[in-house]
Amino acid sequence: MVQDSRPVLVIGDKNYSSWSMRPWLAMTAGGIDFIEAHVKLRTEATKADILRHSPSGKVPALKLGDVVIPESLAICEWAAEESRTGPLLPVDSVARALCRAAAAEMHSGFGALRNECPMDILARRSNHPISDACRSDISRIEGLWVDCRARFGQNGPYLFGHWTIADAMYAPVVSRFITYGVHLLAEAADYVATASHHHAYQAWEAGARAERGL
Ligand SMILES: N[C@@H](CCC(=O)N[C@@H](CS)C(=O)NCC(=O)O)C(=O)O
Repeated sequence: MVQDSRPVLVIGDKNYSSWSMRPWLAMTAGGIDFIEAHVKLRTEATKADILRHSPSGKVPALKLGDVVIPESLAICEWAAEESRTGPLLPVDSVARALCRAAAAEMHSGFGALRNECPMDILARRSNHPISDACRSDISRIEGLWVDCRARFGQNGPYLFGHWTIADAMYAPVVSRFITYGVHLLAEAADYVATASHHHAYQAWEAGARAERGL
């Protein structure tokens, strides 16, 4: 029997797993042929199920033969290098550094937003309470997006013009802003509309619906 040598991306539920969404979008946008392995989150078996794939005990994890790459941002960077559809990082070195900074800031920050507004991509909630700390995370993200769009908007509709791993990293935030009906500056609201219509975002959301039999 011929063994399938394609990369395997281990992910959690598409409705909830914000960290899984990021590299899935990057690999999909990059036209990489990969297999999905699914782990159901929030069950008694979750930890053991993930540990069968990755020693980190977290999803996402990318399996390349007998090598396992944990961490969403590292997988996004790998996808950028392996992309078949064009660069997933800006070509200009300064823009590329800013793109990596934006992605890293998302990876390491915005704890209040993440805790108070968990990703629930299919849900729509009104009057969700938002603390000062969460409002401050939202303001920083708006500022970052507006700055990116002002600098790179002439090159296309995404944060750095063409779609990059920064768009992958902020996609779950886009989803949260939609779910919780967060009121945003006009430029940030425009970006939410654009980013949520990207083909990879739409495909992930369709997957979330399919998981629920919708
Ligand atoms: N820093 C990690 C975070 C991964 C993470 O927290 N994943 C969550 C799902 S979105 C998880 O695996 N939770 C299962 C658990 O902690 O048992 C990354 O960027 O990949």
